[in-house]
Formats: sequence, C-alpha cells, structure tokens
Amino acid sequence: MSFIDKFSLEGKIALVTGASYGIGFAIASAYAKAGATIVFNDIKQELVDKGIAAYKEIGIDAHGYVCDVTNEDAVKDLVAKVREDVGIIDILVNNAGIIKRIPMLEMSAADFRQVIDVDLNAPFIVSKAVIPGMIEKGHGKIVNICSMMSELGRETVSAYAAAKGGLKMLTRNICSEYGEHNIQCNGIGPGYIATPQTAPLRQPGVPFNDFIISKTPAARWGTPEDLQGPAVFLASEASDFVNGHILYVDGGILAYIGKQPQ
Ligand code: NAP
Ligand code: GCO
Repeated sequence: MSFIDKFSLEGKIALVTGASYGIGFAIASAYAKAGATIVFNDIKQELVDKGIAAYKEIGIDAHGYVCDVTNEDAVKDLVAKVREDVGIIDILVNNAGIIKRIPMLEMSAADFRQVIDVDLNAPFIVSKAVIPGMIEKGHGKIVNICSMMSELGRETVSAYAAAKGGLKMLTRNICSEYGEHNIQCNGIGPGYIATPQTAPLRQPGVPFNDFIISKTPAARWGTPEDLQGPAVFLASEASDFVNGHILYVDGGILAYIGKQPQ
C-alpha cells in the first residue's frame, strides 16, 4: 500500500447521521470521493429524498433512511437494515444535532433534555448499535461531531455546551473501552461554520457575526468543506494510532484571545 492509500476509504461503508445537508452532507460527500459507500439518515422522508437527490446531483448513490437517532429501537432497526441492504458499517459519524439558544433561566427542563437527547444520548445509542459490527469486522472508526462548546461556554447555549462537553468525554470513553478491538473513536470540533444551524447568527446587522470574525485568526466563518480533509483523515487508516482525540477545525479561534482594540 502506498502512503497516500492510507487516506483511502475504498471498500468502506460509512453511516453519517443527519446528513441530508450541512456539515453531515459535506463529510459524507468527501467520504464518497475517498471511495466509501454512503449511508445517511434524517428524521423526515422528504429530507431523506432531498438528500438522496442532492447526493445524486454530485454523482453519489447514497443510501438514505428515515430514522430519529434518539429512538433506540429505530436505530437498532436502521443498523440491521443497513447490514441487510449494504453491509456492516465500518465508519460512523455522529453528526445529527440541534441547538436551542435560550438563556438558562428561561429554558425549560424539556428543552434542555431535548438538546441532550439529540446531541449526547443519540451518539451513545448509535455508537452502541454500531460497535458490535465493528468488533465483528476487526476494525472501526467513530467520529463524533463535537464543538468549540466542548471547551467553552457562552450565553444562551447551556444545554448545547453540556451535551457537547459530554460528547467529548463519551468520545474518550469509547476510545478507552474499545480501542483493543482496533476501533478508533475521535471527535471533530468545528469552529463557527456557515450552515443552517448558524444562519441566525450570520444575519446582517447581527453583532455576533463581527464578533466571530474578530475572534477567529482566519478572520472568516468556516465552511462545511473546511471539515472534509480532517474528517477523511479520522475515518482512514492514516489515523489508526489516533484515538480519543478531539481535532478542532476552528480557524484558530480556540487559540486566540481575540483581535485587540485598534
Ligand atoms: P444543521 O444544519 O442543523 O443539520 C443538522 C442535521 O441533523 C439536520 O439534517 C437535521 O435534520 C439532523 N437531525 C437533527 N435532529 C435529528 C434526529 N433526532 N435524528 C436524525 N437527524 C436529526 O446542523 P450543522 O450545522 O450541519 O451541524 C451538524 C453537526 O455539527 C451538529 O452536531 C452540530 O452541533 C455540529 N456543529 C455545528 C457547527 C456550526 O457552526 N454549524 C459548529 C460545531 C459543531 P432536520 O433538518 O430534520 O432537523
Ligand atoms: C452558537 C453556535 C455554536 C456553533 C458551534 C461552535 O450558537 O454559539 O451555534 O455553538 O454551532 O457549536 O463550535
């Protein structure tokens, strides 16, 4: 195998959750270009259909399934159906996620629980369903989409930060429990990425936009495509000795105190 072949995903089956669009779609598209067979899910059939069409537009025959990642029975059925239709999953990206931007004192416990359910409980549920097949195959890659909020807090995102902080530690624990089965579990911590999830923060006149630009050495919002190379690396044999690591892809924001006043 030549050195560059270590970055190939040829012959691998990758499940990317919540990947009809956004970061998940970009990561799955890169995996397909690296040779993987793509499987994705979303909550609604119409989104899955839109996703399948979007993948087809860029030459990717993706397998799409309707599945709410917070529903353990639905996830078990999804993994079994994928095994029947496509094969045993080699690569899992726990990408599906939500955010609710509400000051903590105004946030209901139900809202807090919903964010934890999607952003933390679901990666546990999906990983638990996928790991047995990876053990059977003798290898596996799990990539958890963490966040800068795995390290930092900010106003209005208490549930999201708690979930993403927990996801960082779930990543390290899966590494600890299953590394001996040649399963590598790492995280990607995107900075501020231009997707539907951050659209409210990027509206004209919203001070937050200028704030992020001033806090990011790259002086720009990230794009989902900025995450593709790191995601392929963490899914490939090139990262077989990288485990329990959170790779921040943030334009340097976590390293930077912020632009000094002019
Ligand atoms: P997005 O545009 O909101 O897309 C999230 C995807 O997850 C959507 O397809 C959504 O489907 C799906 N989803 C939500 N709940 C689900 C559930 N219960 N079951 C199945 N699918 C579900 O978000 P994004 O910006 O691409 O973010 C993707 C991931 O990156 C998230 O985990 C997010 O926390 C993380 N992240 C984002 C940024 C950023 O700046 N954008 C930065 C760091 C980390 P529906 O449309 O049906 O809801
Ligand atoms: C927010 C943003 C962030 C990003 C991302 C940063 O409201 O602060 O949505 O949380 O989504 O998680 O890494």
